[in-house]
Amino acid sequence: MDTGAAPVRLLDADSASELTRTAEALLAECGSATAPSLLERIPASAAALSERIHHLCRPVDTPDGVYVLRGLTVDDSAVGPTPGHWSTAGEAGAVWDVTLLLLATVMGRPIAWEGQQDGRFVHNIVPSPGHEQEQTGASSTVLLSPHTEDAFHPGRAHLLMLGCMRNHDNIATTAASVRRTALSAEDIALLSRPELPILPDDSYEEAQASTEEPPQVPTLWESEDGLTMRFDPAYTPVDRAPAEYRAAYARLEDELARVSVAVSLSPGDVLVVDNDVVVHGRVPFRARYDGTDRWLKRASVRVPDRRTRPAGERNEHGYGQAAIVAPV
Ligand SMILES: O=C(O)CCC(=O)C(=O)O
Ligand SMILES: [Fe+2]
Repeated sequence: MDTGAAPVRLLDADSASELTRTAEALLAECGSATAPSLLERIPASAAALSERIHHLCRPVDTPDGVYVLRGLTVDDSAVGPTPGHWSTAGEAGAVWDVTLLLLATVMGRPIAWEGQQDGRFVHNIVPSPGHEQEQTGASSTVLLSPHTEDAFHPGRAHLLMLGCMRNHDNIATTAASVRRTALSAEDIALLSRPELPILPDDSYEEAQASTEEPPQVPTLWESEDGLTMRFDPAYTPVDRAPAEYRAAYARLEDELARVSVAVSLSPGDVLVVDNDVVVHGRVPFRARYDGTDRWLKRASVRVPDRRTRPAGERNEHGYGQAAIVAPV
């Protein structure tokens, strides 16, 4: 794995304080990071942010498919202890929820899921007792294998944002771009066949109980701006595919491992991931469970009119999981 850093976009001090002041004012006026009134006010506040901030939030524009927005800060003592579970996070780090919502709204439209973290637009990613071995954000001791976020769902995000609140042990997020891989034309053609379904991940309890027959979907396809991917081996019954497909799938996995970069986020960093091009994961770690654990905030963004999805995908079901799209 390459530990070379992802491209960095630096927020100058004025832009960083403009963002934080805007987030703090919205929070003070609306009372809570989850208040409907706050969501309604975000679009106008995001539109009013400086040209510089809008420029820094321009689309991901290198084959890496990721960038780190750097320059915001987190006061480690003021932000309070890392929650032990997403459900007890409440208003912890709420200014960051609003900051991420502002950035997400500059980039596109934030989305939430009814069945995930109580429908919140900004998720808290913290290690939680009893979940150590899962393939979800709450795990720790296992490698969180590289995945497209919400790969099972046709309405999944185009962009994923991971904002770092705390990361004392420098635990890396991994990112691997399909546009950095070297695959034969035969492998790309094979993996473009809709051969396998992708099942909902363990963070969607209700969707897991769904008896709907999942559709078979392609792993790769060519979109207007290049090779595009939908990949989540932990939730894909790969053994159902013919041998030649399994071999190509394994070669894709190997290539993604070869080009993977490890990004250890520092407090205040925001990792922006193109979810159509890059799979992300996380290295294993030992959780502390003492209030000082690694803590990320996550937002998902749809980019209106982006043409990166295969024809017909819109007609797929999403196991009854409805996306909630933020107001414009
Ligand atoms: O913890 C991380 O670095 C990434 C976790 C993850 O996959 C996610 O939050 O979607
Ligand atoms: Fe993820």
